[in-house]
Amino acid sequence: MREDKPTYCRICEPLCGMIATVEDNRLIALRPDKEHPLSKGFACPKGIAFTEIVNDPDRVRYPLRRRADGGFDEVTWDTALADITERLQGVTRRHGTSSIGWYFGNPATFSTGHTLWTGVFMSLLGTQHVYSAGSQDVNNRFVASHFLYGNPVAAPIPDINRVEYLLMIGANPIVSHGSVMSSPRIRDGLRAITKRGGTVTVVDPRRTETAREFDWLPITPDTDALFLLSLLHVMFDDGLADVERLSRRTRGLDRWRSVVEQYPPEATARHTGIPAERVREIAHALAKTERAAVYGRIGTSLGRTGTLTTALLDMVNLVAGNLDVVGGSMFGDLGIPGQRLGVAALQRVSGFAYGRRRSRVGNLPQVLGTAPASVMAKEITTGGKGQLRALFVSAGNPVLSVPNGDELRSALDELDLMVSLDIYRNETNAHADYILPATTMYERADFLLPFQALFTTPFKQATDAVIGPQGQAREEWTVINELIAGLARHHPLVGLMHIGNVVSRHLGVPATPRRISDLVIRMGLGGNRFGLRRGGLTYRRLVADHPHGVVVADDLAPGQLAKTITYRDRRIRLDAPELLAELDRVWPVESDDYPLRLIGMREIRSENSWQHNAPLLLRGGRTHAARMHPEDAAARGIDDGGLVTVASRHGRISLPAMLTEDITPGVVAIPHGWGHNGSGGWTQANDAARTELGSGGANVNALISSDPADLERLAGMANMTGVPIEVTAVGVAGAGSSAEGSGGRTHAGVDLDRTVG
Ligand SMILES: Nc1nc2c(c(=O)[nH]1)N[C@H]1C(S)=C(S)[C@@H](COP(=O)(O)OP(=O)(O)OC[C@H]3O[C@@H](n4cnc5c(=O)[nH]c(N)nc54)[C@H](O)[C@@H]3O)O[C@H]1N2
Ligand SMILES: Nc1nc2c(c(=O)[nH]1)N[C@H]1C(S)=C(S)[C@@H](COP(=O)(O)OP(=O)(O)OC[C@H]3O[C@@H](n4cnc5c(=O)[nH]c(N)nc54)[C@H](O)[C@@H]3O)O[C@H]1N2
Ligand code: SF4
Ligand SMILES: [Mo]
Repeated sequence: MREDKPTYCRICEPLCGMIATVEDNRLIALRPDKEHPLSKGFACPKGIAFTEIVNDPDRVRYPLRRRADGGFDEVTWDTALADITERLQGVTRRHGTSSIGWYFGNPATFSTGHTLWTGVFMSLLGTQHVYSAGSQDVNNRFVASHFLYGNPVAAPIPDINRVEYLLMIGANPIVSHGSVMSSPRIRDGLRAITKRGGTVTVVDPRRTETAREFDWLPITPDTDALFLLSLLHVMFDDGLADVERLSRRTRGLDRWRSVVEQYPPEATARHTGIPAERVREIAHALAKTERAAVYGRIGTSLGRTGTLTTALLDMVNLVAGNLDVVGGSMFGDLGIPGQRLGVAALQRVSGFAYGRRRSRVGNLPQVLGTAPASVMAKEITTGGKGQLRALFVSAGNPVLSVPNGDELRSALDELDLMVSLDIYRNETNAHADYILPATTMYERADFLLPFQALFTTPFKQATDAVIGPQGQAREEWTVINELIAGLARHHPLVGLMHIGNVVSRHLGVPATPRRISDLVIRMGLGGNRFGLRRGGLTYRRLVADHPHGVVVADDLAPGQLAKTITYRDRRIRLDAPELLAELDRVWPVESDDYPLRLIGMREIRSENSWQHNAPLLLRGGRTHAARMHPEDAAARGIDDGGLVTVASRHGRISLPAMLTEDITPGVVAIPHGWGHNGSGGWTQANDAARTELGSGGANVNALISSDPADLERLAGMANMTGVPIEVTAVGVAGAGSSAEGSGGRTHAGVDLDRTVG
């Protein structure tokens, strides 16, 4: 029987409503849900193509065990789990639980059970080897909020519904659909701003899809901190700031006033490329427009001083009078009584407190209990106490997503045990001893806790699984429960957890993601507060009465900071010495041998590294290419579509060049997530790759440094933007000639993905 089931997409942050057509436990089709109150019939190609992913013949459907020759055999779950737990016990006996680690990738964030269970399991083991995609993405947001508000999870979002002047820095929401902000139909949301007479200014080295629709303000990569400091300079200098009010709300304002004195726009213009008059204009507009906000994302996150830059975004909002007010940069409200105290308490749990632990390699601070993924390879290869010897990788592909994939690739082979939980074979788990089949999002129920305070229109949706697990796929949290059971006798805390699991199951109240989510729904905005609020939401009501989701408040509420700041005096702390120390690094460094600057970009039909196997998304002969300005190309004898070598101090790759006027001269943009080299189980990616994409594209992260000294100091983030590079036509003397030493690899059609140097 065919049936249409409302649910929602969990690939990226708007969480668009979907209607899944299901027959005999098979997903037949997906279409956008017209009745979803926010996405109203919108979905992007990635979301629609997910039918192909759920049903992909290349999907991992059975547990796989690696053979000595590198191939994989199907085994039963019992066999796999028995061997994995036995080997884990062995590793624990020899090296202690601090030698066990876990990397969870981006899709884990879109599964409440997955992240919660991973976090709890690793805490029980007491290991510091917890890694996530966050150190290539968003961890400095948490650190900036830790310093400013004493609350790492406070994340301001632009009030898209009401803002009149939006300054968007280093984000491309028309392609990414918005990040650290859940705002379905973001294109319409942005267009509505200009329709009501407002302005959207996009500060980006590339004239992006978003910049093309609005005002483009080009900037030199990795100089955003200078731009923001100059905005602050003008605001204070021109008397645009309400200093008295600010002094009451903050600590350390005077210190910052004297700091920003040193950054007049005339001094920074040469570096940012933004004329001083333009900076003054923007500062005035931000301060004088009743409803104005600054919003920044990946472009402001991946520079050398990402934490400082992120903090400066908030400071500009604050000083202009736009923080925590209607139409400005606002904080979502969970509506849970005592949430501030909860965060304060959590901050005292050492595993989560910022910087309480530091990485063994590189001495970098942990952020929300995770260490920088960039040092993972060296944690495996560096001997001594706490050496990483057994690694789980779930929903991640760090060989392509973290700096220096080649280093990680070879380090993985040195592990005593590597286990992957994924829906595919990818370039990373090609090195695993076991690949365990995970369910896709449509095979699990979900209410997504991490996004509750990020909706620009407060909204809640929960879904049941629309189909059962395909093949022998299992949900990650249930696999972790099995691991807990397996290790129970060997570890006291894990044992306690196991007993807890057994007892609660006997009592008929097993701990499940659904039960935990139900608690949050009941206590949160619109929740039934366990009967105190008649007709309020519960998990069951959310699914049964609001299958398309429910708007719980028309707009974001101002005045959230009082509930957010955990400092006793309730003031925003501006003068953390750690932040101030970062000012040493804000000026750009020149590099004669590598005069160009690398930036990243996202593509509408890719999701990081993992949607390159869906025919729908590969249509039309897609090419992985380096976008560069015709002037830069001409100076180097590079033709449109011609093969080039891109070299940095850390590595080199080859791929075709794509010439475009839509990029600042001196800047080169290359998407990440490519570099499929045939080691993953991706027939389409590998084949289409071979014919159309130049062997699966190139791994841009070969150009990025994983040296701990090159990581951002406060959040351990990889420096992935503004990286000095040089580009040469293949076969032309110069950097290209040294590439010839690597054999025929840089010729078209021949193994272009391999990185050398
Ligand atoms: N289609 C699609 N959507 C996605 C993803 C995807 O892979 N594909 N990935 C998802 C994920 S994991 C995330 S985190 C979000 C990210 O969401 P966004 O941050 O909106 O995505 P990006 O396209 O990376 O946008 C970053 C922009 O910063 C610019 N930039 C680079 N360096 C600098 C700089 O130094 N300064 C300034 N001002 N700008 C700079 C780039 O040119 C780019 O336009 O997108 C999510 N959505
Ligand atoms: N140079 C450069 N590098 C970057 C970035 C950049 O802008 N520039 N962006 C960074 C960012 S923002 C991010 S988030 C990271 C992403 O980095 P990662 O998270 O390490 O990599 P992904 O490519 O997202 O890989 C996701 C994997 O999860 C699997 N998967 C999908 N759904 C599920 C599921 O439900 N369960 C399980 N178990 N597996 C699933 C997919 O098959 C795929 O193998 O990349 C980062 N790397
Ligand atoms: S924008 Fe696309 S991928 Fe993202 S949630 Fe919506 S449909 Fe899914
Ligand atoms: Mo991300």
